[in-house]
Amino acid sequence: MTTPALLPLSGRRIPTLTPGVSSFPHHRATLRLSEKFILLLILSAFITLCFGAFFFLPDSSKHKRPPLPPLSLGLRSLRDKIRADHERALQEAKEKLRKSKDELKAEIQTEKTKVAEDLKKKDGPKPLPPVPMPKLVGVNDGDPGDPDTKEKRDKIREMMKHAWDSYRQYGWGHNELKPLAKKGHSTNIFGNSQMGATIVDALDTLYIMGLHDEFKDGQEWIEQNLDFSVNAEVSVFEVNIRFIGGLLAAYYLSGQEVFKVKAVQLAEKLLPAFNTPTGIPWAMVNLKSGVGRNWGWASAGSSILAEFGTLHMEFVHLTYLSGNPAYYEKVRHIRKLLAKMDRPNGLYPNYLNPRTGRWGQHHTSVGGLGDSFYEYLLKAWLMSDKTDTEARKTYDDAIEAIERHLIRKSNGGLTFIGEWKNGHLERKMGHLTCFAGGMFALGADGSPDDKAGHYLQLGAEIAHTCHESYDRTVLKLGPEAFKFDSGLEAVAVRQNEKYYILRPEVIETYWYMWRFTHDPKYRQWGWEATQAIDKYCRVSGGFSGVKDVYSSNPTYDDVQQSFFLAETLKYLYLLFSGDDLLPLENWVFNTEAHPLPVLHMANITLPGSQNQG
Ligand code: DMJ
Repeated sequence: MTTPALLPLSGRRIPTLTPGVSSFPHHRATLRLSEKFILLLILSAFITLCFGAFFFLPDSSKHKRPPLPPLSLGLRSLRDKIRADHERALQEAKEKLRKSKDELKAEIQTEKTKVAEDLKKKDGPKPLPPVPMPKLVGVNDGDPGDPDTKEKRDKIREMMKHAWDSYRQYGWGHNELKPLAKKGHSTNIFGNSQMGATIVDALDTLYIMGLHDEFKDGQEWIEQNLDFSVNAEVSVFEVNIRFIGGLLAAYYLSGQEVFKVKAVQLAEKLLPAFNTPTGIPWAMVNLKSGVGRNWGWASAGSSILAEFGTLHMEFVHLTYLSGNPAYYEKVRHIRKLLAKMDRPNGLYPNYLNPRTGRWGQHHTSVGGLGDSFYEYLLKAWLMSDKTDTEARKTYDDAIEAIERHLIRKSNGGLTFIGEWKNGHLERKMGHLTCFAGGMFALGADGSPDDKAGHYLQLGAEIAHTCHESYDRTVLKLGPEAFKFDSGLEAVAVRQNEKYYILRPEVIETYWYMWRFTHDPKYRQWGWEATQAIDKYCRVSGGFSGVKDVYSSNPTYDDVQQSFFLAETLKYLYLLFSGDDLLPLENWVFNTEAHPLPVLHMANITLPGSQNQG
């Protein structure tokens, strides 16, 4: 068998070996001939290859890009748009350079907030952590038993329905109602917002009265419309007591998550108000930009004691429900700061500057500007299941100084609470101050030196004085402020103090006194007030305040205040209900009459409470 000749890869000749044939010289001529032949073969193969390559390789000229066609319509408009954008950006940049530093800062802030808002929207609201529901006792019924009381209670329920239905018909979604003009109404405490203040404020009253369809209607509006991303400058205090308090109470009573979620969303919007050099919040905050400021009328740019001192209850609940320690930290900080301050004559002035941390004008009051600060000290203690003893001690000390300097008996034997202005006692009491009767009664149990009897008595005396302020008018409704001077007792002197704007404080005190004493006179006084309101304040479009309680022919102020539904009608209803409806051992009412459950703090660790100094 012959082995085929191997073509050398390198051109080195390799002898082909044929078996039985030796490689002697006489074979050389034959070998050279075959070499030539092979070379010839290789050469012809190479030529064929080159030839083939020339003809068969792809013609690169065919693959050249064709020249660009003229721009299509779409491309041309895109190019024009880019040019226009470029021009506009240039123009904007030029205009920006002309703006002042402050204008630019404000613009940047707005942009930042917008971006943050958009981001938040993308993330959606964070789910709230599950926390145990506190023990909820007596959230409905409260049947008073006897038919006469029940009839009175039914009448109050009917008044609530008239107030609600009128608002539903003429003011729905607005903050309040103009019952004569039959349209929506609002005041500067809500900025230019339309946040349905009456709906939120009224919810828990509707709930306890068993007005379930109305409650559902309100809930639906809140679910679909209550939005806090509004460019409105609102009062931090009012939003806290009416909106956050109202939403929290509605959540606890009904168990509907939406109220809790909305309360926390709104509270987040209030937090920028605390960005002051001292941590004492501004009175107002813009819900969109977070910019805060104080009321122009408040002493030297001060914040108000009754405003920054009326956050504790709601903020403790917010931290409890949201797991966010910020709320609790803010109110702890306020309390610590106040504890360190000197108090003239042991009294708290109504004004505190949030920049300097110094008191403003030395004016102390248990009425407007001061009132609910004292109320919240006592209620913080009650709401903590009496574990917040620091709050109780602060309350006791404050009340002791108030008794020493502000509480007096008139010549006619009426106990009143005056106002302290720069070392001088003004013998004037406001309708707002009348809530203090109930506060003294509520704080009687647990008062130092076993003075429970004394404080219950003080509560009864204030209730009596305030009743006199109603009884000494033509309409049997109390004036805004009344004097104890120059022979005049419990009556208003100035024309601009003679109005009644559906306020609750006197009825609030009747209710507390009723719960603690069961003296029938409190129900009787409450019924007198109910009848007077129904007779003189009721109009076809709801209920209105009146301008002069001493006139038999009064004019209306044409406002149905949201607190009429939240407080006045609720306290009246409770006054004619059994004590098993919202028992005071389990519920603490915020200053807008929104019931919040007692938190059994012995079993609860609030987030942030470990960091207390
Ligand atoms: C309510 O909004 C609250 O009670 C507040 O504390 C002061 N007064 C008004 C109603 O008079």
